[in-house]
Amino acid sequence: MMGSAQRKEIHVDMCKIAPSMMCTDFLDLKHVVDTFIDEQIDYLHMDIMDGHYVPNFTLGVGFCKSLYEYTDIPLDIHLMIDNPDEHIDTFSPFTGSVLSFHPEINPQPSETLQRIKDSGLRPGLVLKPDLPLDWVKPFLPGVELLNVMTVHPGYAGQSLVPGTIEKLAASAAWVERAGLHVEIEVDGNVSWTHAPAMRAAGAGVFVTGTSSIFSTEGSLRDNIGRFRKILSPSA
Ligand code: S6P
Ligand code: MG
Repeated sequence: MMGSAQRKEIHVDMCKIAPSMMCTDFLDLKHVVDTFIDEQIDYLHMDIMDGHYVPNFTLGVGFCKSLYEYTDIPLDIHLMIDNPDEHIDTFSPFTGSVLSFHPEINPQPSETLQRIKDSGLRPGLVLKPDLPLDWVKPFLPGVELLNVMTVHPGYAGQSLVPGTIEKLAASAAWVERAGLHVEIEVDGNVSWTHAPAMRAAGAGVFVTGTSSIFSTEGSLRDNIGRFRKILSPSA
């Protein structure tokens, strides 16, 4: 188990861990969440899919509600659905959670972002691998978290899409140059191997799934420790 001093160093350095809850062992959920509470995990990443924007179905609102009521760890809700604007009220009870959506199919992203904020949630946008950074730049002043995907939306366990770490770096640099307070999150194949380059590219929030903390190579607690070590500045 990590000592509190080392954890503090990670937090000071602004690296946050957001386990991808679709990768968890649902039969062992309570133990998993208790471990995250004990390890002071920063976010619970909740992938919500509609079988249409992406062909898969994953987590739902009931799952979000159970976790929201059980723990103070903030939810980081990643919508992969066609009509996010119609579902803000569904998620508004989860006050303080991040609610991110894919903006390219939304006619008015700025209005959706404002509605999310007015609902007591933290507005986020998602940049999928084939959407250019330029597309989201105009909306970033209204955003608290930008999820830069390094795999195509829909499934866990994919390989990194080439060029996405460079795009992550460009996104982080642009946000910094613009003087915006936007958390930069990386989502997809955040593996032991890729995490250091993602960190160097400017990621602050790491969505960790089958390729790191849910890997069967070690226990959940050991994997969290290993991931923190990899992210630590002295690594
Ligand atoms: C994919 C989803 C992601 C995955 C995550 C899984 O649509 O947005 O959050 O759950 O990428 O991690 P890994 O390590 O299996 O790629
Ligand atoms: Mg995701």
